[in-house]
Amino acid sequence: MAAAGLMLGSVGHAKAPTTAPAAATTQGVTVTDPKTATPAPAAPEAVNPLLADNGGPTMPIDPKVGQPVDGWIDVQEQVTPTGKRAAWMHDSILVPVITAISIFVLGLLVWVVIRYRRAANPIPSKTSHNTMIEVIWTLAPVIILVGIAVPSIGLLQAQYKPAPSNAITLKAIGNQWYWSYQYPDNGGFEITANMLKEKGTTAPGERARTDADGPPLLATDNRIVLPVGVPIKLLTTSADVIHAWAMPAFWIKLDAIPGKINETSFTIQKPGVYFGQCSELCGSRHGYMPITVVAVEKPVFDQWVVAKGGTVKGAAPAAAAPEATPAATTTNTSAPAPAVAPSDK
Ligand SMILES: [Cu+2]
Repeated sequence: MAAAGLMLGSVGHAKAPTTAPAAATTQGVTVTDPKTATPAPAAPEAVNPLLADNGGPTMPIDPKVGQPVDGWIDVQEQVTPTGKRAAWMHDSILVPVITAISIFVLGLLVWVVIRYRRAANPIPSKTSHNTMIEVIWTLAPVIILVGIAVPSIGLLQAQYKPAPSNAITLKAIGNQWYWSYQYPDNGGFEITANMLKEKGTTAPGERARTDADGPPLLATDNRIVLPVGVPIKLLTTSADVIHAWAMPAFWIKLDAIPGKINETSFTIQKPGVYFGQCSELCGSRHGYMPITVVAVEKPVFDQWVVAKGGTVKGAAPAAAAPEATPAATTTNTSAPAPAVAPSDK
């Protein structure tokens, strides 16, 4: 936290660290509507109530969304169009088809066991061919499989659709064992995200996880901030071994491979905090490199980008430039361990 505060300070963002967290917490609940959320308190003008003390927007965590839920047996609630489509495919096609086939086969077995047991059927039939049955049991599975393949291929295509030109690029770089992120469309600033350790296991000076950060093993010290309703182009790569950037609520799981850049895209439709993990066995601390995404409205995202020393994509240079541009350089040079070649634009 201290390091993040320092980085913000170096950016020259006018912000009082002592008042910020309180303001942020009390108003965090209505963060999705910043215009109406801040009529009463006139005080926090210099302080951006939407930015927490680590520079990221405050956003209440919904314990039922974006993270594992006790007793839940379905896929996580999906917040991207592709995710919703995939969840529909799972819930409305795959599970019913699997259930119907299983019950049908079980029913046939039970029927055969009872009806054709030795006591009820002492002289067995010698039939070895029945053309009608053979045609049915060949054609029926083919029809079922084609019926599944049609929506399945469309879904596969949607998952790998290239991002449109107005997309914002997020580059996720896997490292043993943490993630670093770059925003090449926003001035190229970099964020490093480490898992927050539990109280009692932290090294001196390290911040321990609190419930406001998120669940154990999923909360990170720095969060990725992304805009809602804007296509995100996700690029993944790795600085050492193969990792995988996986975010269940977005229906995203993309390998991060050294020397190679993988790409996919998604659009978050709902503001919130979402948690994921590295999903490729990458070494002894594979289970300790979580991913935390905060999805906010676009204006809040832009504020955050400027606070991080970045630039707003497509914005007029005059808008936020004088302060932000020199700061961007400072932040970049002071960013810890830019493991991957900086010339990634
Ligand atoms: Cu990993």
